[in-house]
Amino acid sequence: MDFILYEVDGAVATITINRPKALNALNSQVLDELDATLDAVDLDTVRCLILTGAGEKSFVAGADIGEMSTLTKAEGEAFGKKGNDVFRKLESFPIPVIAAVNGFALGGGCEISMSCDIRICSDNAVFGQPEVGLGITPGFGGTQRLARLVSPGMAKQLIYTARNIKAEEAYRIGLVNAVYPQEELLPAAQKMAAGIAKQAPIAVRNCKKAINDGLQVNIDEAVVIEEKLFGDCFETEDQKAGMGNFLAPKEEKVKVVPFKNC
Ligand code: DAK
Repeated sequence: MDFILYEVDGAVATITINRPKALNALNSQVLDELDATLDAVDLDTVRCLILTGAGEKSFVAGADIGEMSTLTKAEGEAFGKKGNDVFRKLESFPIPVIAAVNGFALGGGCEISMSCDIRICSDNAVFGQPEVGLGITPGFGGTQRLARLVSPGMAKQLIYTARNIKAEEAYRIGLVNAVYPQEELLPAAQKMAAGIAKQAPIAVRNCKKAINDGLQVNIDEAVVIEEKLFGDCFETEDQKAGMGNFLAPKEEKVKVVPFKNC
Protein backbone atom coordinates (compact mmCIF):
# COMPACT_ATOMS: atom_id res chain seq x y z
CA MET A 1 0.00 0.00 0.00
CA ASP A 2 1.37 3.43 -0.95
CA PHE A 3 -1.33 5.63 0.53
CA ILE A 4 -3.03 3.72 3.33
CA LEU A 5 -1.66 2.88 6.77
CA TYR A 6 -3.42 0.21 8.78
CA GLU A 7 -2.76 -0.43 12.45
CA VAL A 8 -4.50 -2.73 14.87
CA ASP A 9 -4.41 -2.21 18.62
CA GLY A 10 -6.43 -4.92 20.34
CA ALA A 11 -10.00 -4.66 19.10
CA VAL A 12 -9.55 -1.21 17.55
CA ALA A 13 -8.07 -0.65 14.10
CA THR A 14 -7.02 2.66 12.58
CA ILE A 15 -6.98 3.41 8.88
CA THR A 16 -4.91 6.47 7.98
CA ILE A 17 -5.17 8.01 4.53
CA ASN A 18 -1.55 8.85 3.92
CA ARG A 19 -0.99 11.12 0.96
CA PRO A 20 0.14 14.28 2.75
CA LYS A 21 1.74 15.89 -0.33
CA ALA A 22 -1.75 16.29 -1.78
CA LEU A 23 -3.39 16.88 1.61
CA ASN A 24 -4.65 13.27 1.46
CA ALA A 25 -6.78 13.92 -1.63
CA LEU A 26 -8.58 10.86 -2.95
CA ASN A 27 -7.30 9.61 -6.29
CA SER A 28 -8.22 6.23 -7.80
CA GLN A 29 -5.30 4.49 -6.14
CA VAL A 30 -6.26 5.77 -2.68
CA LEU A 31 -9.82 4.57 -3.26
CA ASP A 32 -8.60 1.14 -4.46
CA GLU A 33 -6.29 0.77 -1.48
CA LEU A 34 -8.99 1.84 0.95
CA ASP A 35 -11.32 -0.71 -0.60
CA ALA A 36 -8.72 -3.49 -0.25
CA THR A 37 -7.94 -2.44 3.33
CA LEU A 38 -11.60 -2.67 4.33
CA ASP A 39 -11.81 -6.12 2.73
CA ALA A 40 -8.82 -7.26 4.79
CA VAL A 41 -10.13 -6.15 8.21
CA ASP A 42 -10.29 -9.19 10.48
CA LEU A 43 -13.82 -8.91 11.81
CA ASP A 44 -13.24 -11.70 14.31
CA THR A 45 -10.90 -9.48 16.31
CA VAL A 46 -11.52 -5.87 15.25
CA ARG A 47 -14.66 -4.36 16.76
CA CYS A 48 -14.33 -0.68 15.88
CA LEU A 49 -12.51 1.27 13.16
CA ILE A 50 -11.06 4.77 13.21
CA LEU A 51 -10.55 6.64 9.94
CA THR A 52 -8.18 9.60 9.91
CA GLY A 53 -5.73 11.48 7.69
CA ALA A 54 -1.95 11.72 7.92
CA GLY A 55 -0.43 14.96 9.25
CA GLU A 56 -1.94 17.81 11.19
CA LYS A 57 -3.31 19.88 8.36
CA SER A 58 -5.74 17.76 6.47
CA PHE A 59 -8.12 14.85 6.91
CA VAL A 60 -8.93 14.62 3.19
CA ALA A 61 -8.89 17.72 0.94
CA GLY A 62 -11.34 16.17 -1.50
CA ALA A 63 -11.28 14.04 -4.57
CA ASP A 64 -8.11 14.55 -6.59
CA ILE A 65 -8.80 17.57 -8.75
CA GLY A 66 -5.82 16.84 -11.03
CA GLU A 67 -7.09 13.38 -11.81
CA MET A 68 -10.67 14.59 -12.27
CA SER A 69 -9.79 17.55 -14.48
CA THR A 70 -9.44 15.51 -17.68
CA LEU A 71 -12.25 13.01 -17.18
CA THR A 72 -14.80 12.37 -19.90
CA LYS A 73 -18.47 11.92 -18.99
CA ALA A 74 -18.06 8.12 -18.92
CA GLU A 75 -14.85 8.31 -16.90
CA GLY A 76 -16.48 10.78 -14.50
CA GLU A 77 -19.32 8.33 -13.91
CA ALA A 78 -16.84 5.48 -13.38
CA PHE A 79 -14.82 7.57 -10.91
CA GLY A 80 -18.02 8.52 -9.07
CA LYS A 81 -19.02 4.86 -8.91
CA LYS A 82 -15.61 3.83 -7.56
CA GLY A 83 -15.89 6.40 -4.78
CA ASN A 84 -19.53 5.65 -4.05
CA ASP A 85 -18.84 1.91 -3.83
CA VAL A 86 -16.04 2.41 -1.29
CA PHE A 87 -18.06 4.97 0.68
CA ARG A 88 -21.05 2.61 0.80
CA LYS A 89 -18.75 -0.19 1.94
CA LEU A 90 -17.60 2.06 4.77
CA GLU A 91 -21.13 3.16 5.61
CA SER A 92 -22.47 -0.40 5.72
CA PHE A 93 -19.30 -1.86 7.22
CA PRO A 94 -20.42 -4.36 9.86
CA ILE A 95 -18.61 -2.61 12.72
CA PRO A 96 -18.76 1.09 13.68
CA VAL A 97 -16.40 3.53 12.00
CA ILE A 98 -15.35 6.77 13.72
CA ALA A 99 -14.01 9.57 11.53
CA ALA A 100 -11.31 11.49 13.39
CA VAL A 101 -11.26 14.59 11.20
CA ASN A 102 -7.90 16.24 11.76
CA GLY A 103 -8.03 19.22 9.40
CA PHE A 104 -9.51 19.91 5.95
CA ALA A 105 -12.53 17.77 5.11
CA LEU A 106 -13.54 19.27 1.80
CA GLY A 107 -15.60 17.79 -1.02
CA GLY A 108 -14.87 14.06 -1.03
CA GLY A 109 -13.25 14.55 2.39
CA CYS A 110 -16.45 15.82 3.94
CA GLU A 111 -18.29 13.08 2.06
CA ILE A 112 -16.10 10.24 3.31
CA SER A 113 -16.47 11.51 6.88
CA MET A 114 -20.24 11.43 6.41
CA SER A 115 -20.01 7.78 5.38
CA CYS A 116 -18.68 7.00 8.84
CA ASP A 117 -20.95 6.36 11.81
CA ILE A 118 -19.56 9.10 14.03
CA ARG A 119 -17.53 12.24 13.32
CA ILE A 120 -15.29 14.02 15.80
CA CYS A 121 -12.80 16.68 14.75
CA SER A 122 -9.83 18.80 15.73
CA ASP A 123 -10.24 22.52 16.34
CA ASN A 124 -8.50 23.32 13.03
CA ALA A 125 -10.94 21.22 11.01
CA VAL A 126 -12.68 22.80 8.03
CA PHE A 127 -15.67 21.19 6.37
CA GLY A 128 -17.27 22.07 3.07
CA GLN A 129 -18.65 20.98 -0.27
CA PRO A 130 -16.86 23.36 -2.67
CA GLU A 131 -17.84 21.44 -5.82
CA VAL A 132 -20.13 24.01 -7.44
CA GLY A 133 -17.17 26.39 -7.50
CA LEU A 134 -15.35 23.78 -9.59
CA GLY A 135 -18.27 23.36 -11.97
CA ILE A 136 -19.43 20.00 -10.65
CA THR A 137 -21.90 18.59 -8.15
CA PRO A 138 -20.77 16.69 -5.06
CA GLY A 139 -20.26 13.22 -6.47
CA PHE A 140 -19.53 10.97 -3.54
CA GLY A 141 -22.89 11.21 -1.82
CA GLY A 142 -22.60 14.77 -0.48
CA THR A 143 -25.99 15.93 -1.72
CA GLN A 144 -27.61 12.94 -0.04
CA ARG A 145 -25.77 12.48 3.24
CA LEU A 146 -25.36 16.14 4.23
CA ALA A 147 -29.11 16.71 3.83
CA ARG A 148 -29.80 13.67 6.00
CA LEU A 149 -27.21 14.54 8.65
CA VAL A 150 -27.87 18.23 9.18
CA SER A 151 -31.06 19.60 7.64
CA PRO A 152 -32.07 19.90 3.99
CA GLY A 153 -32.06 23.71 4.29
CA MET A 154 -28.60 23.87 5.86
CA ALA A 155 -27.21 21.30 3.41
CA LYS A 156 -28.60 23.28 0.47
CA GLN A 157 -27.12 26.52 1.80
CA LEU A 158 -23.66 24.97 2.26
CA ILE A 159 -23.70 23.16 -1.09
CA TYR A 160 -25.14 26.03 -3.18
CA THR A 161 -22.78 28.62 -1.71
CA ALA A 162 -19.71 26.31 -1.56
CA ARG A 163 -18.95 27.92 1.81
CA ASN A 164 -16.47 26.20 4.09
CA ILE A 165 -17.26 26.02 7.78
CA LYS A 166 -14.96 25.70 10.77
CA ALA A 167 -15.07 23.06 13.48
CA GLU A 168 -17.31 25.02 15.87
CA GLU A 169 -19.95 25.62 13.22
CA ALA A 170 -19.78 21.97 12.16
CA TYR A 171 -20.46 21.12 15.81
CA ARG A 172 -23.31 23.62 16.06
CA ILE A 173 -25.14 22.19 13.05
CA GLY A 174 -24.63 18.61 14.20
CA LEU A 175 -22.15 17.54 11.56
CA VAL A 176 -19.63 16.50 14.23
CA ASN A 177 -20.25 15.18 17.73
CA ALA A 178 -17.30 16.89 19.43
CA VAL A 179 -14.31 19.15 18.80
CA TYR A 180 -10.88 18.58 20.38
CA PRO A 181 -7.48 20.24 20.34
CA GLN A 182 -5.48 18.50 17.58
CA GLU A 183 -3.30 16.48 19.99
CA GLU A 184 -6.35 15.19 21.86
CA LEU A 185 -8.29 14.06 18.79
CA LEU A 186 -6.83 10.60 18.21
CA PRO A 187 -6.74 9.72 21.92
CA ALA A 188 -10.41 10.75 22.10
CA ALA A 189 -11.24 8.61 19.07
CA GLN A 190 -9.34 5.68 20.58
CA LYS A 191 -11.13 6.08 23.89
CA MET A 192 -14.51 6.15 22.18
CA ALA A 193 -13.55 3.16 20.01
CA ALA A 194 -12.41 1.20 23.06
CA GLY A 195 -15.70 2.04 24.77
CA ILE A 196 -17.56 0.60 21.78
CA ALA A 197 -15.23 -2.40 21.46
CA LYS A 198 -15.92 -3.60 24.98
CA GLN A 199 -19.68 -3.88 24.38
CA ALA A 200 -21.29 -7.03 22.98
CA PRO A 201 -20.04 -6.91 19.37
CA ILE A 202 -22.98 -8.58 17.67
CA ALA A 203 -25.39 -6.29 19.52
CA VAL A 204 -23.36 -3.26 18.39
CA ARG A 205 -23.37 -4.49 14.80
CA ASN A 206 -27.10 -5.08 14.94
CA CYS A 207 -27.64 -1.56 16.30
CA LYS A 208 -25.68 -0.13 13.36
CA LYS A 209 -27.70 -2.16 10.89
CA ALA A 210 -30.99 -1.29 12.58
CA ILE A 211 -30.24 2.45 12.52
CA ASN A 212 -28.89 2.48 8.96
CA ASP A 213 -31.55 0.24 7.43
CA GLY A 214 -34.34 1.77 9.49
CA LEU A 215 -33.54 5.27 8.26
CA GLN A 216 -34.19 4.17 4.67
CA VAL A 217 -37.79 3.02 5.24
CA ASN A 218 -40.97 4.21 6.94
CA ILE A 219 -41.37 3.81 10.71
CA ASP A 220 -43.63 0.75 10.43
CA GLU A 221 -41.03 -1.11 8.40
CA ALA A 222 -38.25 0.31 10.57
CA VAL A 223 -39.55 -1.16 13.80
CA VAL A 224 -39.85 -4.55 12.08
CA ILE A 225 -36.16 -4.29 11.17
CA GLU A 226 -35.42 -3.51 14.81
CA GLU A 227 -37.53 -6.43 16.06
CA LYS A 228 -35.69 -8.91 13.84
CA LEU A 229 -32.23 -7.68 14.84
CA PHE A 230 -33.28 -7.62 18.51
CA GLY A 231 -34.52 -11.22 18.20
CA ASP A 232 -31.26 -12.32 16.56
CA CYS A 233 -29.35 -11.29 19.69
CA PHE A 234 -31.05 -14.04 21.65
CA GLU A 235 -29.18 -16.62 19.60
CA THR A 236 -25.83 -15.26 20.82
CA GLU A 237 -23.66 -16.34 23.70
CA ASP A 238 -22.93 -12.68 24.37
CA GLN A 239 -26.58 -12.02 25.26
CA LYS A 240 -26.45 -14.85 27.77
CA ALA A 241 -23.15 -13.55 29.16
CA GLY A 242 -24.38 -9.94 29.40
CA MET A 243 -27.72 -10.68 31.03
CA GLY A 244 -26.18 -13.47 33.09
CA ASN A 245 -23.70 -11.02 34.55
CA PHE A 246 -26.46 -8.54 35.39
CA LEU A 247 -28.44 -11.23 37.21
CA ALA A 248 -25.46 -12.85 38.95
CA PRO A 249 -24.97 -12.41 42.69
CA LYS A 250 -22.99 -9.26 43.50
CA GLU A 251 -19.80 -11.11 44.39
CA GLU A 252 -19.78 -12.92 41.03
CA LYS A 253 -20.41 -9.89 38.83
CA VAL A 254 -17.61 -8.59 36.60
CA LYS A 255 -17.16 -4.95 35.60
CA VAL A 256 -16.40 -5.72 31.98
CA VAL A 257 -18.06 -8.77 30.49
CA PRO A 258 -15.59 -10.64 28.26
CA PHE A 259 -17.87 -10.77 25.24
CA LYS A 260 -16.78 -13.42 22.77
CA ASN A 261 -18.34 -12.07 19.58
CA CYS A 262 -20.53 -15.10 19.14
N1 DAK B 1 -6.78 17.41 -5.28
C1 DAK B 1 -5.49 17.36 -5.66
N2 DAK B 1 -4.50 18.00 -5.03
C2 DAK B 1 -4.84 18.73 -3.95
C3 DAK B 1 -6.16 18.82 -3.48
C4 DAK B 1 -7.16 18.12 -4.19
N3 DAK B 1 -8.45 18.11 -3.81
N4 DAK B 1 -6.16 19.64 -2.40
C5 DAK B 1 -4.90 20.01 -2.21
N5 DAK B 1 -4.08 19.47 -3.13
C6 DAK B 1 -2.65 19.65 -3.28
C7 DAK B 1 -2.32 21.03 -3.84
O1 DAK B 1 -2.42 21.02 -5.24
C8 DAK B 1 -0.87 21.19 -3.38
O2 DAK B 1 -0.04 20.42 -4.21
P1 DAK B 1 1.40 20.99 -4.69
O3 DAK B 1 1.10 22.25 -5.40
O4 DAK B 1 2.15 21.21 -3.39
O5 DAK B 1 1.94 19.90 -5.54
C9 DAK B 1 -0.88 20.51 -2.02
O6 DAK B 1 -2.03 19.65 -2.00
C10 DAK B 1 -1.01 21.50 -0.89
O7 DAK B 1 -2.15 22.30 -1.15
P2 DAK B 1 -2.13 23.89 -1.10
O8 DAK B 1 -0.79 24.42 -1.47
O9 DAK B 1 -3.29 24.36 -1.89
O10 DAK B 1 -2.37 24.15 0.45
P3 DAK B 1 -3.05 25.41 1.13
O11 DAK B 1 -2.82 25.27 2.58
O12 DAK B 1 -2.66 26.68 0.45
O13 DAK B 1 -4.61 25.21 0.84
C11 DAK B 1 -6.68 23.97 0.70
C12 DAK B 1 -5.28 24.12 1.39
C13 DAK B 1 -7.30 22.65 1.22
C14 DAK B 1 -7.57 25.14 1.10
C15 DAK B 1 -6.47 23.94 -0.82
O14 DAK B 1 -5.47 22.96 -1.14
C16 DAK B 1 -7.73 23.59 -1.54
O15 DAK B 1 -8.61 24.41 -1.73
N6 DAK B 1 -7.80 22.34 -2.05
C17 DAK B 1 -8.89 21.88 -2.84
C18 DAK B 1 -10.09 21.64 -1.95
C19 DAK B 1 -11.28 21.23 -2.74
O16 DAK B 1 -11.80 22.01 -3.58
N7 DAK B 1 -11.72 20.02 -2.53
C20 DAK B 1 -12.86 19.48 -3.19
C21 DAK B 1 -12.40 18.76 -4.40
S1 DAK B 1 -13.81 18.37 -5.41
C22 DAK B 1 -17.71 13.08 -8.58
C23 DAK B 1 -16.83 12.39 -7.78
C24 DAK B 1 -16.21 13.03 -6.76
C25 DAK B 1 -16.42 14.35 -6.53
C26 DAK B 1 -17.28 15.04 -7.34
C27 DAK B 1 -17.93 14.41 -8.36
N8 DAK B 1 -18.35 12.43 -9.64
C28 DAK B 1 -17.63 11.47 -10.41
C29 DAK B 1 -19.66 12.89 -10.06
C30 DAK B 1 -15.70 15.02 -5.50
C31 DAK B 1 -15.26 16.26 -5.70
C32 DAK B 1 -14.32 16.90 -4.84
O17 DAK B 1 -13.95 16.40 -3.79
